[in-house]
Amino acid sequence: MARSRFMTLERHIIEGERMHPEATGELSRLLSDLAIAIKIISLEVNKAGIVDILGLTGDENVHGESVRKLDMYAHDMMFKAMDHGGHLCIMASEEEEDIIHIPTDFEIGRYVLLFDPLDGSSNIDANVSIGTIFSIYRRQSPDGLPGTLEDCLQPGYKQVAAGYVVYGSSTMLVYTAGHGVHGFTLDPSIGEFILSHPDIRIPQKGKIYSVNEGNYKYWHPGLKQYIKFLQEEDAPSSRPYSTRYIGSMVADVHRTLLYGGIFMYPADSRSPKGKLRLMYECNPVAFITEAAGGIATDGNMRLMDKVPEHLHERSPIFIGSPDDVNTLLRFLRRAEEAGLV
Ligand code: P6P
Repeated sequence: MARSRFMTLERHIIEGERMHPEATGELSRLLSDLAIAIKIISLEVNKAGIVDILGLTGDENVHGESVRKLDMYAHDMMFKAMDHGGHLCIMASEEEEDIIHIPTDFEIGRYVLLFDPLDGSSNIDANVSIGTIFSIYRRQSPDGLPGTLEDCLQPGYKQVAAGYVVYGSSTMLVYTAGHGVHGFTLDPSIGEFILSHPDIRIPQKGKIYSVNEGNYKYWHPGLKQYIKFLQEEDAPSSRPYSTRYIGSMVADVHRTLLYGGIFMYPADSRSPKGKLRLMYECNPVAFITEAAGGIATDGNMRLMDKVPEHLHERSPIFIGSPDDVNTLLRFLRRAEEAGLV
């Protein structure tokens, strides 16, 4: 019998659970709770222009970055949707300096949730796509007790699920639980995420590169040579590549996943660790990129092998099509071997 074409996120999660006889359904219920928070955030993001929720709160987040009202709204929605489901032992958010404990009157679960509630918020006023990113681990500390910082500081390869949401012309949720990458589009008329992009696979090679070239003078010499290489004319290798940079990571990553190519936020002489956050930006998109057949590196090692030391630590990130990321790595190594670094 032909597979149903009308697959909701909930049904997809449950079907994914059936592939694992040992599954308790707890991760499925966690993901379903997460979807509720995302629907609520989507409602506000898509009407922010009408409701007076744009603009700055006057506060600053833990990184000294001015917080926009939608950031805090999204953070609060994630917390309120996730704190009482009984699936989590601890949470961490870009908007909170410390780990976020589960309120004592709620059941403590076996999972850990790290999230960037609203990434790309500097673009909010310009109505550019922004997003939510999440990363889920199984706890390492004893069951039943409050979660710990160590539960949050796990290397990316231990993730059990990860995803991002793009609040754009439509609201799209892309997630993996380790078995393929699947994209769902929110149908606001029924409030359901409908499977629109089953089993996303990144192209082996693309013809788009995505990086903030304003930082060119501060880059690794090998990266400078790589970008010049992409700008040369060579039809058989689709060069010159096009450059696309939205400045909202989830949008740049989503395009890279669907069209191929490479997205980069490198370290440079001013930011030796790059800008993006390892735990709730780099690791989740690295998990998704690898699950879709791509490569995710910090320029020296596999991103998901990095052992985190701090909750909000930054990391350089290069993700995308295998041929493109491997070509970049060759340029970085060649420049180092030539003593240019
Ligand atoms: P830059 C948005 O503020 C963000 O955190 C990511 O979404 C995005 O990829 C990056 O910063 C853009 O940074 O330095 O190019 O403006």
